[in-house]
Amino acid sequence: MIEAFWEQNRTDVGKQFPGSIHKFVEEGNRFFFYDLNACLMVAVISENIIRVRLAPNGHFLPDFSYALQDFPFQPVEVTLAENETHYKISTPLISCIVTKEGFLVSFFDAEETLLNEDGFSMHWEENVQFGGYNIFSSKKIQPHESFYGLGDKAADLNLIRGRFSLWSVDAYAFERGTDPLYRNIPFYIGLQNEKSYGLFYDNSYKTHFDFGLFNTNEVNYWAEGGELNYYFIHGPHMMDVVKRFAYLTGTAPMPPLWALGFHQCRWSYYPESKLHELAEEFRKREIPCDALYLDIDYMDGYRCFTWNKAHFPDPEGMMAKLKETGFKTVVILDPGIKLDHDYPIFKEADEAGYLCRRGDDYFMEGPVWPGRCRFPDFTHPDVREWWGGHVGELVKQGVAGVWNDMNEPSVFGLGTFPNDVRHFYEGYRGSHRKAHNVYGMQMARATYDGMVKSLKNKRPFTILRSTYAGGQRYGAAWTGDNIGTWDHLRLAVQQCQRMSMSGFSFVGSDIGGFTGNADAELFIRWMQFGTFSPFMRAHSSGDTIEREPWSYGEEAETILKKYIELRYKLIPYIYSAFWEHHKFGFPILRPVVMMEQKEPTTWYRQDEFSFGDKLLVCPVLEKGATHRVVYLPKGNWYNFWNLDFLEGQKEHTIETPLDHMPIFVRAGSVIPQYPVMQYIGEKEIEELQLSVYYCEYAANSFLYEDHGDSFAYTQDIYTEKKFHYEYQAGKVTILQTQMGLHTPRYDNYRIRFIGLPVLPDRVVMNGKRTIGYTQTEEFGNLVIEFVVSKSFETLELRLPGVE
Ligand code: MIG
Repeated sequence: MIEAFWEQNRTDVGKQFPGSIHKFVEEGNRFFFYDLNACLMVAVISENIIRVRLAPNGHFLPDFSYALQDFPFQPVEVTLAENETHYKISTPLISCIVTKEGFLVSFFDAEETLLNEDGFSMHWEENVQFGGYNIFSSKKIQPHESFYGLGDKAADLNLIRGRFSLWSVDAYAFERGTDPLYRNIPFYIGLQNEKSYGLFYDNSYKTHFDFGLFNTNEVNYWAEGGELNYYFIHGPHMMDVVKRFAYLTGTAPMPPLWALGFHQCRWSYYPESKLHELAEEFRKREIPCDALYLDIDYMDGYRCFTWNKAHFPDPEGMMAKLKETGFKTVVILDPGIKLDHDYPIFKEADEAGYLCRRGDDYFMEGPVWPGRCRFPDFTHPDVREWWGGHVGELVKQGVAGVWNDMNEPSVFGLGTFPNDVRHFYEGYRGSHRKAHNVYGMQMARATYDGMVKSLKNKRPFTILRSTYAGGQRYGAAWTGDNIGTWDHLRLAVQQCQRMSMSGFSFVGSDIGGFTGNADAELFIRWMQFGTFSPFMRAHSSGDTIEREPWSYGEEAETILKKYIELRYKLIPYIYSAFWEHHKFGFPILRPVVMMEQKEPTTWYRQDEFSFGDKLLVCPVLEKGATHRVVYLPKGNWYNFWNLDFLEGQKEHTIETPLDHMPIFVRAGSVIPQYPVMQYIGEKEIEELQLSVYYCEYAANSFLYEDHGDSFAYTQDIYTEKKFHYEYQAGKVTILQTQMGLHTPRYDNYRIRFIGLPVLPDRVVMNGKRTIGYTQTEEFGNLVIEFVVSKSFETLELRLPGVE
């Protein structure tokens, strides 16, 4: 299909290209170039971001996007230059050249390095059937260029030589190579000549990207409608590209702290007694867990916002009881509303005109779990408000999180809605061709906003399956219906990294695989990876063997528990990495190419990543693996488990017994840790543990702390702490600076200083007070421990005989 579309359109006589510029208009930071029909707009968004739009007939479409957040206006100094062949628009950091013949666009950095250029002119083809145009953009592939991004693809991390479509699909039991999937983000990163940039084609229609498969020298993009409208985002570091993409499309709001704990799910846990059994089992076995999920069977005949009273006679009572032992309840919602005139939710939506209609005004109807359904048009603010109100009622009953499923939208038999279904699209009306890819994120938005309203000042938790760019503002994502196979574990590792690079950090896969039966080994390896997935949830389909941490026997349980406990110990670190994402747009998971983009050895690495910037995680992805090769980026690293000190910028072979997933800590790091808790908030933190990893260079570490559950952080009530580690001639110094208004309740830090070459003569706080310490040895490495006030400003460790 795509093939045919492409071949045909590539050569079709119907295609039109721009001619030569005969008129030029400047309006503030926007520049308009005209030939006899078309108009090209170049708009400077910031020093690092330039937007390009093309109107084939000279008239731009209304400027509306679901992806963009309200980003602040940045005044930029823009200069325009013109010569015989081209115009050049420059900010202090980048410039965009538009040729007078053919409107060819290229981008350069301040050093005049070419970053990206058109392969041939943007062009279009009238869409006789639907109106508007099919639009095309072609970019040259530079020597050794690599590509990353696009949201979710079951393919290698480096997209080179791949062709992909963006069109949300309920991809049950997808496999490597299945395309498209549930989540579609038309943003990619190019990396060449040590520099990187991003391109975000903000267009919600069905879209295609070809990275050098059709023509080895070109990236080709085409969309089946809408406007050719893209943002060029300058790096040069990939971290900056992702950060700037977040400036445009937003980041995840801070989750309630409990949402970073372990979640247990299955399709389905019922009746009520089953939930209590699970809760008791977790607590009895002392395996930490924060959330239990109710899949579709909690509803009455799969009717949204109802309860199956036979199984759940007293939902409020049940959820209150679960809460007593620290369990939050998360419930699923599907977009399909059962066509049932005795069902109040249906009646309301029907009478208010909230349900989607076909081209000829018939209702959009199709079968899903409840039987025949109609579907709310979530692209209408009134519909979202109505939906959100009902979500609010669930919240009042005690629901702590909502799971948005089937929001591609998925319809049995049809796959999804037919193209002629109409949508309000915030008043910019369109058919399903235009709204399909955003439907899921608008459902999630309705849910999220409804929760915000009803929770007052507390943070909602939502998860979503389908999204377009920007969906990270409304919830976490899980990767959908995967399979319990080794290749799927490998895929999940790639998917989570790719989503993270595509602006969507809060993501996880169904630990163990949704369908298929993972054996104990695979489940353990998956849990180990899950420990370092921003969203950590075990989920499985009802036709599989049970998938609780104790389902695989005692030996497995011990290991699974060790990793779930590790997750809880690392909560303050994980939370700080989350803050870095929320506030600054940094991805939480970072493939090694983002750490060292200049090193060719990183361009194709996809089986390891850093979580935040201190921990390098190397999941074990092969059955029976007794060891794996890891690549450690530049610097020195500690093996998290045995404290071995290792040199970076090379590969190491690490042993991987079943209870051992290689994790490395960057030398010089300060890693905050909590004691193991059975659920977030179970214990007051009496002393915050900080593990410090010795090195002989300088390094900074950060710690973010806040209330954990409220929106006070949006009023600047939080604390950011910086630990600056320094080493000089036998003296280690740690300087602490703090900013912010939140005061944690604990008074002291317990410092675990790892890897010192000798015992220090003295540990001195704030230049005067000597602090006593105890010493131990772990795996032959010296570890000293001491307690200091949380408000210390400097700590000095003087090492005798070390220069
Ligand atoms: O058609 O609600 O991806 O997590 O358990 C299947 C039942 C519908 C698909 C979701 C999966 C969920 C399941 N759902």
